[in-house]
Amino acid sequence: MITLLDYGAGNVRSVINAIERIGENIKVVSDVDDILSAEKLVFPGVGNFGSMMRILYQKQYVDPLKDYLRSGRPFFGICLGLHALFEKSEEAPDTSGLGFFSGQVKKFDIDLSVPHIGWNGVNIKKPSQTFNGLRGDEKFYFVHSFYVEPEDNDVVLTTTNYGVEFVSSIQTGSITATQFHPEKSGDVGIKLLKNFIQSPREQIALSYVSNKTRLAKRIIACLDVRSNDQGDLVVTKGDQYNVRENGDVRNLGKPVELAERHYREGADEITFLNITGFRDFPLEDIPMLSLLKRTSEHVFVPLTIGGGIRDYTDQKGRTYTALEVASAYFRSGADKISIGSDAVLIAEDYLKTGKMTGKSSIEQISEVYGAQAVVVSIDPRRVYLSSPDNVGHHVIKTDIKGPDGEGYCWYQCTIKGGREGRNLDAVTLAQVCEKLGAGEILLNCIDKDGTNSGYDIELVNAVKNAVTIPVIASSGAGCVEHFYDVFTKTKAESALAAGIFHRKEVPIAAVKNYLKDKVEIRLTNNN
Ligand code: 1PR
Repeated sequence: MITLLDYGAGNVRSVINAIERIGENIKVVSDVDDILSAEKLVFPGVGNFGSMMRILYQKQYVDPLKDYLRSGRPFFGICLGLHALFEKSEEAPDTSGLGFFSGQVKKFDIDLSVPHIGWNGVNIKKPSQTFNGLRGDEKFYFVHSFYVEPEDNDVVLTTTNYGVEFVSSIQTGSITATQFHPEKSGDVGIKLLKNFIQSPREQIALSYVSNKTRLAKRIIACLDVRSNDQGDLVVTKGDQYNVRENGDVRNLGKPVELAERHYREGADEITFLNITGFRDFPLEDIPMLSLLKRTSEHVFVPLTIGGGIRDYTDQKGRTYTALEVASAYFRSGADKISIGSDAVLIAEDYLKTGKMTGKSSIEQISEVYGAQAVVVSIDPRRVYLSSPDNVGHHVIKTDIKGPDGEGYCWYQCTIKGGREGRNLDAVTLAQVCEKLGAGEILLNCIDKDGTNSGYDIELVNAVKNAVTIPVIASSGAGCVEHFYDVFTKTKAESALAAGIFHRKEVPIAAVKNYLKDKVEIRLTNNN
């Protein structure tokens, strides 16, 4: 029996699913005695150090946790469950950690995008059963802006390189804790958790020893989901956001089945966008929650969900906050939520007043779940100009000329799935959202969507060069070379595609095979 410490934030469901997949039963901690009587304790954490510690103090879990750690019984911490073991964190300098290890948690101060999001390797520093059955060159999923700095070097199990060489896991006695998320690291993560749970006696030597790791570029499969006219939830795909063909909503398959297929074929991440979320309210649209729950039972890579994340008042006058909507998604298995229309309205308000209110969906969700859990999805469309002057927007000189030979354009943000253009450009939106606490940009392009003509490299460069958070290039992928182009001509961290993956026109494995000696990628398939 595994006891799982759920303090109410983050994606605990994924950890439960991963442990159940191994065949273990789980008891979720509901009071102090559950911690004290645990045989094996798993402490997963996502979000903000300060809010996590506040909850642990409020629930009076701090002393029992320290007692448990001292008892010598097995403990596995994940992400914030690693940070919590240290004395303090730069994320919340006024809040003490458990202080089981001397040292602190530091913020990345590097010349690369922060958060560090994606698949990276580990340099194993000492023999451990944790890596039994693995070769040593596997990649694990990371998502964090902070890392631990132990005073005692002997506790370091692995390090990882990202601008600096940081500690990516620790191990001492029966305590193991990882910065990366085994529950989101596909088959290799499941093996690693199994090694903790089943405690193999022998250590098997690794065939590969790394001394420098590299973050992989991510290949993301995106499923645009909505109800068709018969009321079935289907994966659809538009051409420049028009998803109807001969009057019917295009049906490319069932969301859960298709997501599982993409996972097995090697997708590094799966995104679901509820594309009619602007008019259907997610908490009334229960199929989205249940599709997430079912998907997370079988898919062990990060899941992002978007559509309809905003404050909402129902017909009976009950108001739900965007944070409540996001929380429901996280509880159902999402690792990140994606905000589209609401982000545009928030940025417009911010630009009008110049004030951060702390009340917007971006700020609130980021405060509770951490910046890395908040993606802003941008749906821009090109507006061509013959001159760059007096426009009041970020204008670029373009090689793709307009219909009347115009040599300039700006990227107009839209809301409601491209139905309404706003007086705001994509570069400004990305910058404002980063300031408000977004951790990643999903950069679509209506002109390119569904065209198979390649990513809008000019757009990706304009946005990527204006922010320090990771950018997912989206819209237009038609062949393997398009992925190579976007990764070599821009600094985008990820490339997303929909149509070509759903229709099997270009399998994910073909993309990775093509990229493998040219661009750092994760090669494993998941079974
Ligand atoms: O505004 O917060 O409710 O979120 C709605 C979300 O739904 C937004 O993220 C928005 O991008 C998305 N959305 C709304 N309408 C559509 C539509 O297609 N009619 N889909 C839509 C956006 C774009 C990508 C697509 C890529 C890759 N789809 O997700 O998957 O363009 O396609 P490709 O590789 O086939 O070219 P809110």
